[in-house]
Amino acid sequence: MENEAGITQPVSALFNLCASLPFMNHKSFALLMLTGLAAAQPLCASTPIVISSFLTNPAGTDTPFEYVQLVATQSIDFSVTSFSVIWTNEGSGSTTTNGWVTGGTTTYGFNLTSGSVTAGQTFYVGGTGKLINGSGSTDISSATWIRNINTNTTGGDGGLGSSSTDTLGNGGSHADGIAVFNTTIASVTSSTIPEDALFWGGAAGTAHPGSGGFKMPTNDRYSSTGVFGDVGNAFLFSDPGGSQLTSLTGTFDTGSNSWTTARTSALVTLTASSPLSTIASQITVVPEPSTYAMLFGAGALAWSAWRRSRKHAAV
Ligand SMILES: [Ca+2]
Ligand SMILES: [Ca+2]
Repeated sequence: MENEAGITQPVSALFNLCASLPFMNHKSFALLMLTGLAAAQPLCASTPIVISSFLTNPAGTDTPFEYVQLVATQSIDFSVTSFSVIWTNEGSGSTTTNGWVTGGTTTYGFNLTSGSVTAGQTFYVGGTGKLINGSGSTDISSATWIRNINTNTTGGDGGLGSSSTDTLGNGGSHADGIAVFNTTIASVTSSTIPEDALFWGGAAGTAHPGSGGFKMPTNDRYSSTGVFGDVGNAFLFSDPGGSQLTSLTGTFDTGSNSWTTARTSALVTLTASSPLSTIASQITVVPEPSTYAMLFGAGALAWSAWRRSRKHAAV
């Protein structure tokens, strides 16, 4: 017997698309196409945001000029679907049993609760400076900034982190990291698995405490089993020097929700006059949204042809 569920419950079919695709009959699939999904963005990406680059040590005083660059793998209206970013500044005295929610001068939080981005779009989170490499450098406020806090004078969102002259750690002998969560700071706990996260530096140091520590996602370089710094879970991206952007290159496939090319890092030295294009994201997100439109369009044509052939055969 033909299952008609997809016909009578198109809305639920949309919400459960990723789970239901393999079980869809031709009518359900046709309905899906006719409801306008041809123009939709990548549908099954369960990692909506990936980290693409970051500036830890801008020229002169670091705050409020540190920033992280992110890439959306799908369209996000942050007022509807909120996220948060937490970054760390590990030191020799840091006690990181509570990982990302340690707070104080060790971890600092940003809530992403307004604004929106489209699939493939690059955006930024960080200090209020919005300058490419510290005080007096190129104004990059024209880029898309989703959340800024004056990290030099103001604590982090949700009470996570205190202001200082250096909130995004510069790596070195105690690795520093960035994580993206699919909820606001208030809902993140020491056991919450981030959507994306990574570390850089010369050694894990205090970022791998004797108990507890930083939960990681399963991504191109880490596993959600255990914490950062465990055996097999201690990858470190390049340790940046002063005025060096850590720029990541890799390919993320939204269809399989995985990295087909794992991220590697390059250090890009910035000057006071570097243009915004110097820090353009080097992350590739596939398939491009237009590829989805082509696939659905081809599917619609094939179904239409199949319908015509059936009609012809019945005459
Ligand atoms: Ca810093
Ligand atoms: Ca500096």
